[in-house]
Amino acid sequence: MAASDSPESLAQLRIETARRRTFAIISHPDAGKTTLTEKLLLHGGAIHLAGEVKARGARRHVTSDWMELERQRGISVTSSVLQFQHAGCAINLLDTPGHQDFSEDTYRTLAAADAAVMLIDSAKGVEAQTKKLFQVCRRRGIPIFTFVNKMDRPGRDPLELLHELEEVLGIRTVPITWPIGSGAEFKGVCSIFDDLGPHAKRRTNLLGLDPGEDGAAIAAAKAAHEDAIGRGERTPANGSPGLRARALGENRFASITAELDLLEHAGDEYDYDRVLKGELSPAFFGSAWTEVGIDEFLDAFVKLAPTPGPRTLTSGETMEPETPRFSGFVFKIQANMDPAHRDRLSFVRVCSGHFTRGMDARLCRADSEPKPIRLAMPHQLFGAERVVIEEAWPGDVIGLFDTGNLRIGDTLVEAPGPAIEYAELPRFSPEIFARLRAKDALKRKQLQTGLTQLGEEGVIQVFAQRGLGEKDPILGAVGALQLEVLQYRLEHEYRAEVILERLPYTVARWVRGPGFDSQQFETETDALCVEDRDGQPVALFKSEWNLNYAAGKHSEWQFFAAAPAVVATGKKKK
Ligand SMILES: Nc1nc2c(ncn2[C@@H]2O[C@H](COP(=O)(O)OP(=O)(O)OP(=O)(O)O)[C@@H](O)[C@H]2O)c(=O)[nH]1
Ligand SMILES: [Mg+2]
Repeated sequence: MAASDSPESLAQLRIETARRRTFAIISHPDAGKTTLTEKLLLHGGAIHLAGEVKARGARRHVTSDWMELERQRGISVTSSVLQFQHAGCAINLLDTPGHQDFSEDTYRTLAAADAAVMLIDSAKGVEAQTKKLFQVCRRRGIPIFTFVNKMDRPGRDPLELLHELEEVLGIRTVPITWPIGSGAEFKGVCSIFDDLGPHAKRRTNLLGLDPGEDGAAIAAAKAAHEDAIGRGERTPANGSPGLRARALGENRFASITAELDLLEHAGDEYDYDRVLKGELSPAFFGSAWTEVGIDEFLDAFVKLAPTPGPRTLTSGETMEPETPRFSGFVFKIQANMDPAHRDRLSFVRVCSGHFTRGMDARLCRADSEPKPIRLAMPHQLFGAERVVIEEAWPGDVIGLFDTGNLRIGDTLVEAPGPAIEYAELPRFSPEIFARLRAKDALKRKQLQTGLTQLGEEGVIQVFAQRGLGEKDPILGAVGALQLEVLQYRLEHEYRAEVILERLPYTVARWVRGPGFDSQQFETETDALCVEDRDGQPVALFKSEWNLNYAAGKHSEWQFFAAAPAVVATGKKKK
């Protein structure tokens, strides 16, 4: 029985759980996830771990793209976690990479989130990767918020974009904010509802003027707007929504009024239950880059986003967050976040109970006996930075230092008590392969450490060639960029230069069954037989056809798309 089930502890557990909001930002590459993440921190008044990130003036660059490679390339290659407080809520924000080559990381990170914010580039609409990620969220039934970004650039008509969401994704939307102008004339957003939550009320007179904003104020706003446009500048978004809309001229004002009328009569009704079920997406407009529409989004989001809910166990039972016994699962591992130390952090999503520093727990994994583990040195995360914490609550994501005991997908549960396991995390089957050779044989040791650690992170999968041990391993990845990241990180984090030689295989299968003989299988087919990190046999095929042919001849064996002990959802989701 957990130590913490006195009435006071239970009441605190309930209060702390209700304060948590844990969400991931998802979209096609380049829609602005990392930019929005940074602006949310800034506008959320994030208390920086080291002390500040204060006012907008004294801006210190916080970034979730902390890896050198991400800065060089301008893309996110790994997901990151940032925690901050806003309006009494403790927010765990998960910024994910958009590129499909990193989607295994993105999918796992989504498993740790209770809601998703889906970014749409206002000029591009619903893009391919957004569609896939949306479907993952849909299957999990988590609430999905839409943020139409880059409104400061010429883009598509807002109503048309919402229509596209419905047509392409099959989700209805309810606009919570509405843009005033767009492109160079983007003058902010107006908020459509008061008292967001179960009983939100539509505001009346959405584009009204504030007291004191009379004819003279309108004339001054118009003149400022025209001057700025004349100088080719973006115009400032000051004053009430009404004043800003009027500065755009009577025609624009009339068309925005008409859009808002149309929404009132033709749009979906606000329905909080449907939002929580993931059936209705609250929609927002803004520009992360120019920081417009961010405050309105954040204020509405903390009111609308769900608190941590129950989670499913492999036994089919559910675990309520308010259960006093701590439990959580590892969804990500990251090595070398601090280049000065060879450290390895496991990211744990807390699912139930009160976590305390130094707690004794059990490590539960599908294919092995539960092991005792002490959870020393838990950290709160802020991109690449972190501080030691004393406690955490359901919804929180914590970083645990670990020397190699923990694996992605492991469940941790407070000891003593029965072992439990959270439902499996998605695993993708590798589709591209390369043979790795060391450039400098003397660097063998660093190279081996690097490969082990980056393999544990899931940057790539490492396979041993038969009879060669650790020499010239075969790497498997879902996308080519993963191989590039591996090569870069081996060189920069482990000082080991390598040569990668692409191989012609496209399908990997873990083979199980009586009498499987790798050598004979290779002579019989043109597969290459290798071993995974646990010594399990894996056959690499040049095509699905070759796999089907071999599987047809050997019905006594089973061919799994991912390591069988943790298999199930192993296919790459197209
Ligand atoms: N004009 C404009 N540019 C933006 C806006 N938001 C982001 N950008 C730019 O779009 C580019 C991509 O932004 P990121 O925030 O890195 O995009 P991302 O979605 O995190 O990309 P990945 O993580 O690689 O998938 C950068 O050059 C940003 O400066 C915006 O609101 N307006
Ligand atoms: Mg990014």
